[in-house]
Amino acid sequence: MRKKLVAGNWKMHGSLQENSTLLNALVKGIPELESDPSCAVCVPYPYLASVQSELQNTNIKLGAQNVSQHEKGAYTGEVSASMLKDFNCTYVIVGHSERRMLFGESSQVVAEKYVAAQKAGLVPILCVGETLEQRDSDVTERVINDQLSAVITLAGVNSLENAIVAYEPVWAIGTGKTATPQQAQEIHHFIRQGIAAQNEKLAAGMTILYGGSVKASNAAELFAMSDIDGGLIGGASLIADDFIAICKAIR
Ligand code: G2H
Repeated sequence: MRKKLVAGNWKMHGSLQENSTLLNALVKGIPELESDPSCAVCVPYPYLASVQSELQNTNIKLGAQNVSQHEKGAYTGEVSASMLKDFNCTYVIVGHSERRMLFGESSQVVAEKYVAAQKAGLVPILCVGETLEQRDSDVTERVINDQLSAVITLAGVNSLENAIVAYEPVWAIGTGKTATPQQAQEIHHFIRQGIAAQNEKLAAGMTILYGGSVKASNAAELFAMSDIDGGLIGGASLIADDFIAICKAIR
């Protein structure tokens, strides 16, 4: 049985007050969920401490949205993986397309972040995905292969045992355009097959999330696909009722 996960990616949203209202509703709405399938929220750095304390004794796990590739040192403004561990983070997102595109993170840097996260005992949620232009030029598979290869070259294929892959087509992120279940399944299958060629058992057990405009209304049909093991949810994770419905859709 593959582990299922619905993770919220709050991006740069929230305030102490808004977070508290949202988390109160989530804790009330998700109490009956067992720890597997899991539910998590990936929050902005300044809120890690308060969210950690609000999630104590709940089944909702905590994650961050970015991490430094460096362990410690003179890196002004950066946050290390061991710091995230101090706040009891389980997950950290690495290689989100917004980091790759807006902050110039190369696949090599993403791979280094992935390694740093695992070294500290965090589970990296490694995002991969193609732009619309790449999809239209028929290079989707090559792009995804390259993004995965950077990690596999640096950390080895077996490192994926302690990681989660999230397929997020860039053209579906925050645009309201969701990949159809078939489009998403096709790429999830491609990812799993690619890993299977190197380690069949690992690929069969690997959790692969879909991300990109997942909503309460389309989560169930996406999660019903055989290679989709959950979702990375942006906008809809900020609306309590929607996120609760999406978490329930993975059961
Ligand atoms: C993709 C996703 C969450 P949204 O970035 O990572 O965001 O659901 O808003 O498209």
